[in-house]
Amino acid sequence: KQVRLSLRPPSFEPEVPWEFPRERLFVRLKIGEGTFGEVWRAKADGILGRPGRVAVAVKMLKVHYTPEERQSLIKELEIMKLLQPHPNVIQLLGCCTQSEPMCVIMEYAVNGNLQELLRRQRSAYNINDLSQDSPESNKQRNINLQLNDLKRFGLHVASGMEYIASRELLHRDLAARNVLVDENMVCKVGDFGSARDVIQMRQYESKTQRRLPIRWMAPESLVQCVYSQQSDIWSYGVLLWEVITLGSSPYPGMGGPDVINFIQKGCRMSKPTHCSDALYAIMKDCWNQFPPKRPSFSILRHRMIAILDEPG
Ligand code: ACK
Repeated sequence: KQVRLSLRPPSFEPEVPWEFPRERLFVRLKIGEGTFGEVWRAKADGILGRPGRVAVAVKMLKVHYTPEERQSLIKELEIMKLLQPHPNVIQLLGCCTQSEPMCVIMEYAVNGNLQELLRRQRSAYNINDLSQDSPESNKQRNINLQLNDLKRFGLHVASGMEYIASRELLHRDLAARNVLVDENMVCKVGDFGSARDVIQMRQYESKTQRRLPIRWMAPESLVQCVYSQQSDIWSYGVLLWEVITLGSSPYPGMGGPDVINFIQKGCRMSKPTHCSDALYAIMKDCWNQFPPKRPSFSILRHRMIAILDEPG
Protein backbone atom coordinates (compact mmCIF):
# COMPACT_ATOMS: atom_id res chain seq x y z
CA LYS A 1 0.00 0.00 0.00
CA GLN A 2 1.38 3.38 -0.99
CA VAL A 3 1.52 6.15 1.51
CA ARG A 4 0.89 9.60 0.09
CA LEU A 5 3.23 12.16 1.52
CA SER A 6 1.80 15.56 2.00
CA LEU A 7 4.18 18.35 1.03
CA ARG A 8 2.64 20.67 3.56
CA PRO A 9 3.21 19.98 7.25
CA PRO A 10 -0.05 19.53 9.13
CA SER A 11 -1.32 22.79 10.55
CA PHE A 12 -2.09 22.37 14.25
CA GLU A 13 -3.12 25.96 14.79
CA PRO A 14 -5.61 27.08 12.18
CA GLU A 15 -4.70 30.50 10.81
CA VAL A 16 -6.98 33.03 12.47
CA PRO A 17 -8.71 35.00 9.76
CA TRP A 18 -7.59 38.44 10.95
CA GLU A 19 -9.05 40.32 7.99
CA PHE A 20 -12.30 42.01 9.03
CA PRO A 21 -14.92 43.35 6.59
CA ARG A 22 -14.68 47.14 6.60
CA GLU A 23 -18.47 47.52 6.22
CA ARG A 24 -18.89 45.99 9.69
CA LEU A 25 -16.55 48.54 11.28
CA PHE A 26 -18.18 51.82 12.43
CA VAL A 27 -15.51 54.38 13.21
CA ARG A 28 -16.85 57.02 15.60
CA LEU A 29 -14.43 59.36 17.36
CA LYS A 30 -10.73 60.15 17.22
CA ILE A 31 -9.32 59.51 20.69
CA GLY A 32 -5.72 60.39 20.14
CA GLU A 33 -2.53 60.28 18.20
CA GLY A 34 0.24 57.78 18.70
CA THR A 35 3.82 57.85 17.47
CA PHE A 36 2.83 57.49 13.83
CA GLY A 37 -0.87 56.78 13.74
CA GLU A 38 -4.23 57.94 14.93
CA VAL A 39 -6.41 55.97 17.31
CA TRP A 40 -10.18 56.00 16.87
CA ARG A 41 -13.01 54.63 18.95
CA ALA A 42 -15.23 52.38 16.86
CA LYS A 43 -17.82 49.61 16.99
CA ALA A 44 -17.21 46.30 15.25
CA ASP A 45 -20.09 44.03 14.36
CA GLY A 46 -19.44 40.38 15.20
CA ILE A 47 -15.66 40.61 15.50
CA LEU A 48 -13.78 37.41 16.45
CA GLY A 49 -17.09 35.66 16.99
CA ARG A 50 -18.25 38.18 19.61
CA PRO A 51 -21.99 38.74 19.43
CA GLY A 52 -23.33 42.17 18.44
CA ARG A 53 -21.45 45.43 18.11
CA VAL A 54 -18.50 45.73 20.46
CA ALA A 55 -16.42 48.80 21.28
CA VAL A 56 -12.97 48.59 19.72
CA ALA A 57 -9.97 50.87 19.20
CA VAL A 58 -8.79 51.32 15.63
CA LYS A 59 -5.31 52.45 14.69
CA MET A 60 -4.89 54.08 11.30
CA LEU A 61 -2.23 56.17 9.58
CA LYS A 62 -2.49 59.94 9.56
CA VAL A 63 -3.72 61.49 6.29
CA HIS A 64 -0.20 62.38 5.14
CA TYR A 65 1.90 59.41 6.08
CA THR A 66 5.41 58.44 5.09
CA PRO A 67 6.33 54.97 3.74
CA GLU A 68 8.21 54.40 7.01
CA GLU A 69 5.06 55.12 9.01
CA ARG A 70 3.09 52.64 6.92
CA GLN A 71 5.83 50.09 7.47
CA SER A 72 5.64 50.71 11.23
CA LEU A 73 1.91 50.04 11.30
CA ILE A 74 2.39 46.85 9.30
CA LYS A 75 5.14 45.81 11.72
CA GLU A 76 2.91 46.58 14.71
CA LEU A 77 0.17 44.39 13.22
CA GLU A 78 2.62 41.55 12.55
CA ILE A 79 3.86 41.70 16.15
CA MET A 80 0.31 41.72 17.56
CA LYS A 81 -0.54 38.65 15.47
CA LEU A 82 2.13 36.76 17.42
CA LEU A 83 0.43 37.42 20.75
CA GLN A 84 -2.19 35.14 22.24
CA PRO A 85 -4.84 36.77 24.43
CA HIS A 86 -3.35 37.76 27.79
CA PRO A 87 -5.15 39.78 30.49
CA ASN A 88 -2.32 42.34 30.62
CA VAL A 89 -1.65 42.80 26.91
CA ILE A 90 -3.84 44.72 24.45
CA GLN A 91 -5.37 42.12 22.17
CA LEU A 92 -5.54 42.30 18.39
CA LEU A 93 -9.10 41.70 17.19
CA GLY A 94 -8.70 42.10 13.44
CA CYS A 95 -7.47 44.29 10.63
CA CYS A 96 -8.47 45.82 7.30
CA THR A 97 -5.46 45.62 5.01
CA GLN A 98 -6.96 44.79 1.60
CA SER A 99 -7.93 48.40 0.93
CA GLU A 100 -7.02 51.86 2.21
CA PRO A 101 -7.02 53.16 4.86
CA MET A 102 -5.30 50.30 6.58
CA CYS A 103 -6.81 49.62 10.03
CA VAL A 104 -5.54 47.66 13.01
CA ILE A 105 -8.48 46.76 15.24
CA MET A 106 -7.80 46.07 18.91
CA GLU A 107 -9.59 45.79 22.20
CA TYR A 108 -10.76 49.08 23.64
CA ALA A 109 -9.45 50.13 27.06
CA VAL A 110 -11.99 52.58 28.40
CA ASN A 111 -9.70 54.34 30.93
CA GLY A 112 -7.13 55.35 28.32
CA ASN A 113 -3.41 55.50 28.87
CA LEU A 114 -1.89 54.96 32.31
CA GLN A 115 0.17 58.17 32.35
CA GLU A 116 -2.90 60.38 31.91
CA LEU A 117 -4.97 58.29 34.31
CA LEU A 118 -2.29 58.82 36.97
CA ARG A 119 -2.10 62.55 36.24
CA ARG A 120 -5.89 62.85 36.49
CA GLN A 121 -5.65 61.49 40.03
CA ARG A 122 -3.36 64.32 41.10
CA SER A 123 -6.00 66.97 41.36
CA ALA A 124 -8.03 64.66 43.56
CA TYR A 125 -5.09 63.46 45.62
CA ASN A 126 -3.46 65.23 48.46
CA ILE A 127 -0.07 63.79 47.65
CA ASN A 128 0.78 63.62 51.38
CA ASP A 129 -1.93 61.02 51.83
CA LEU A 130 -0.33 58.61 49.38
CA SER A 131 1.50 56.65 52.02
CA GLN A 132 -1.44 56.44 54.37
CA ASP A 133 -4.15 54.55 52.52
CA SER A 134 -6.85 56.39 54.39
CA PRO A 135 -10.31 55.46 53.09
CA GLU A 136 -11.89 58.37 54.96
CA SER A 137 -9.79 61.09 53.35
CA ASN A 138 -10.22 59.37 50.00
CA LYS A 139 -13.97 59.41 50.27
CA GLN A 140 -13.95 63.13 50.99
CA ARG A 141 -11.90 63.88 47.91
CA ASN A 142 -13.54 61.24 45.76
CA ILE A 143 -10.21 59.47 45.29
CA ASN A 144 -10.18 56.08 43.69
CA LEU A 145 -6.54 55.09 43.79
CA GLN A 146 -4.78 53.75 46.88
CA LEU A 147 -1.08 53.07 47.19
CA ASN A 148 -1.83 49.39 46.74
CA ASP A 149 -3.62 50.10 43.45
CA LEU A 150 -0.44 51.75 42.20
CA LYS A 151 1.60 48.67 43.12
CA ARG A 152 -1.03 46.51 41.43
CA PHE A 153 -0.54 48.52 38.22
CA GLY A 154 3.14 47.65 38.43
CA LEU A 155 2.22 43.99 38.87
CA HIS A 156 -0.10 44.01 35.84
CA VAL A 157 2.62 45.48 33.63
CA ALA A 158 5.19 42.95 34.91
CA SER A 159 2.75 40.11 34.05
CA GLY A 160 2.07 41.50 30.58
CA MET A 161 5.78 41.99 29.93
CA GLU A 162 6.59 38.50 31.26
CA TYR A 163 4.28 37.13 28.57
CA ILE A 164 5.74 39.40 25.84
CA ALA A 165 9.28 38.37 26.80
CA SER A 166 8.21 34.69 26.76
CA ARG A 167 7.19 35.20 23.11
CA GLU A 168 10.75 36.40 22.40
CA LEU A 169 9.58 39.93 21.68
CA LEU A 170 11.03 43.27 22.68
CA HIS A 171 8.66 46.15 23.31
CA ARG A 172 11.35 48.90 23.13
CA ASP A 173 8.96 51.67 24.17
CA LEU A 174 7.64 50.57 27.53
CA ALA A 175 6.35 53.66 29.36
CA ALA A 176 3.15 54.60 31.21
CA ARG A 177 1.86 56.41 28.08
CA ASN A 178 1.93 53.06 26.24
CA VAL A 179 0.01 51.11 28.89
CA LEU A 180 -3.79 51.21 28.69
CA VAL A 181 -6.27 50.75 31.49
CA ASP A 182 -9.58 48.92 31.12
CA GLU A 183 -12.93 49.36 32.89
CA ASN A 184 -11.77 47.15 35.78
CA MET A 185 -8.59 49.19 36.27
CA VAL A 186 -6.52 46.40 34.78
CA CYS A 187 -3.40 47.59 32.94
CA LYS A 188 -2.61 46.24 29.51
CA VAL A 189 0.65 46.74 27.66
CA GLY A 190 -0.07 48.30 24.28
CA ASP A 191 1.51 50.25 21.43
CA PHE A 192 3.71 47.74 19.71
CA GLY A 193 4.82 50.29 17.12
CA SER A 194 8.46 49.95 18.19
CA ALA A 195 8.34 46.27 19.12
CA ARG A 196 10.62 43.75 17.45
CA ASP A 197 10.88 40.04 17.12
CA VAL A 198 14.10 38.64 18.55
CA ILE A 199 13.74 35.00 17.65
CA GLN A 200 17.26 33.61 17.12
CA MET A 201 18.70 36.96 18.16
CA ARG A 202 20.03 37.66 21.60
CA GLN A 203 20.00 41.36 21.09
CA TYR A 204 18.51 43.73 18.63
CA GLU A 205 20.54 46.52 17.13
CA SER A 206 18.49 49.39 15.86
CA LYS A 207 19.49 50.51 12.37
CA THR A 208 16.66 52.87 11.68
CA GLN A 209 16.29 56.39 12.97
CA ARG A 210 13.25 56.95 15.15
CA ARG A 211 12.33 59.42 17.86
CA LEU A 212 13.93 58.00 20.94
CA PRO A 213 12.26 57.73 24.34
CA ILE A 214 15.56 58.78 26.00
CA ARG A 215 14.25 58.96 29.58
CA TRP A 216 13.06 55.32 29.41
CA MET A 217 16.14 53.95 27.66
CA ALA A 218 18.88 51.78 29.12
CA PRO A 219 22.47 53.07 28.84
CA GLU A 220 23.43 50.37 26.34
CA SER A 221 20.50 51.41 24.10
CA LEU A 222 21.43 55.09 24.37
CA VAL A 223 25.11 54.58 23.65
CA GLN A 224 25.31 51.47 21.47
CA CYS A 225 21.73 51.24 20.11
CA VAL A 226 21.54 47.78 21.64
CA TYR A 227 18.12 46.50 22.70
CA SER A 228 17.41 43.33 24.65
CA GLN A 229 14.88 42.00 27.12
CA GLN A 230 17.12 43.61 29.75
CA SER A 231 16.65 47.04 28.17
CA ASP A 232 12.85 46.54 28.41
CA ILE A 233 13.44 45.79 32.11
CA TRP A 234 15.29 49.10 32.53
CA SER A 235 12.22 50.86 31.04
CA TYR A 236 9.98 48.93 33.43
CA GLY A 237 11.94 50.44 36.34
CA VAL A 238 11.27 53.92 34.91
CA LEU A 239 7.59 53.01 34.51
CA LEU A 240 7.43 52.05 38.21
CA TRP A 241 8.89 55.48 39.00
CA GLU A 242 6.17 57.11 36.83
CA VAL A 243 3.46 55.14 38.61
CA ILE A 244 4.56 56.02 42.13
CA THR A 245 4.96 59.71 41.24
CA LEU A 246 1.48 59.76 39.63
CA GLY A 247 2.74 60.24 36.09
CA SER A 248 5.66 62.64 36.59
CA SER A 249 8.14 63.05 33.77
CA PRO A 250 11.33 61.10 34.63
CA TYR A 251 14.52 63.04 35.46
CA PRO A 252 12.58 66.21 36.28
CA GLY A 253 14.32 69.45 35.42
CA MET A 254 16.91 67.76 33.22
CA GLY A 255 17.30 68.04 29.45
CA GLY A 256 17.82 64.98 27.23
CA PRO A 257 21.65 65.26 26.98
CA ASP A 258 21.88 65.78 30.78
CA VAL A 259 19.89 62.58 31.30
CA ILE A 260 22.33 60.62 29.13
CA ASN A 261 25.35 62.00 31.04
CA PHE A 262 23.69 61.38 34.37
CA ILE A 263 22.96 57.73 33.53
CA GLN A 264 26.39 57.18 32.03
CA LYS A 265 28.04 58.41 35.22
CA GLY A 266 26.14 55.71 37.09
CA CYS A 267 23.71 58.17 38.76
CA ARG A 268 20.07 57.16 39.19
CA MET A 269 16.83 58.95 40.10
CA SER A 270 16.45 59.23 43.86
CA LYS A 271 13.69 57.55 45.84
CA PRO A 272 10.39 59.39 45.33
CA THR A 273 8.79 60.75 48.50
CA HIS A 274 6.00 58.22 48.73
CA CYS A 275 7.96 55.21 47.57
CA SER A 276 8.75 52.36 49.98
CA ASP A 277 12.32 51.06 50.29
CA ALA A 278 11.17 47.73 48.82
CA LEU A 279 9.69 49.33 45.70
CA TYR A 280 12.72 51.58 45.24
CA ALA A 281 14.99 48.52 45.54
CA ILE A 282 13.08 46.94 42.63
CA MET A 283 13.54 50.07 40.50
CA LYS A 284 17.23 50.24 41.30
CA ASP A 285 17.69 46.57 40.33
CA CYS A 286 16.04 47.31 36.96
CA TRP A 287 18.58 50.13 36.55
CA ASN A 288 21.67 48.00 37.07
CA GLN A 289 24.35 49.24 34.67
CA PHE A 290 25.19 45.64 33.76
CA PRO A 291 22.19 44.21 31.80
CA PRO A 292 22.54 40.52 32.87
CA LYS A 293 22.28 41.63 36.51
CA ARG A 294 18.80 43.08 36.02
CA PRO A 295 15.94 40.83 37.23
CA SER A 296 13.72 39.04 34.69
CA PHE A 297 10.04 39.96 34.34
CA SER A 298 9.10 36.69 36.11
CA ILE A 299 11.20 37.69 39.10
CA LEU A 300 9.78 41.21 38.96
CA ARG A 301 6.23 39.85 38.94
CA HIS A 302 6.96 37.78 42.05
CA ARG A 303 8.62 40.72 43.79
CA MET A 304 5.62 42.95 43.01
CA ILE A 305 3.28 40.32 44.50
CA ALA A 306 5.49 40.16 47.60
CA ILE A 307 5.25 43.93 48.25
CA LEU A 308 1.53 44.24 47.49
CA ASP A 309 0.19 44.26 50.99
CA GLU A 310 3.26 45.61 52.71
CA PRO A 311 2.69 48.94 54.40
CA GLY A 312 4.21 51.97 52.65
O1 ACK B 1 -5.46 58.38 26.99
P1 ACK B 1 -5.83 57.95 25.65
O2 ACK B 1 -7.26 58.08 25.25
O3 ACK B 1 -5.36 56.45 25.44
O4 ACK B 1 -4.89 58.60 24.53
C1 ACK B 1 -4.09 57.69 23.87
C2 ACK B 1 -4.27 57.75 22.36
O5 ACK B 1 -5.09 56.67 21.97
C3 ACK B 1 -2.96 57.66 21.57
O6 ACK B 1 -2.31 56.46 21.84
C4 ACK B 1 -5.55 55.98 23.11
N1 ACK B 1 -5.54 54.54 22.84
C5 ACK B 1 -4.62 53.83 22.16
N2 ACK B 1 -4.98 52.54 22.10
C6 ACK B 1 -6.15 52.41 22.78
C7 ACK B 1 -6.98 51.32 23.10
N3 ACK B 1 -6.70 50.08 22.69
N4 ACK B 1 -8.07 51.56 23.84
C8 ACK B 1 -8.35 52.82 24.26
N5 ACK B 1 -7.61 53.90 23.98
C9 ACK B 1 -6.51 53.69 23.25
C10 ACK B 1 -4.61 56.32 24.24
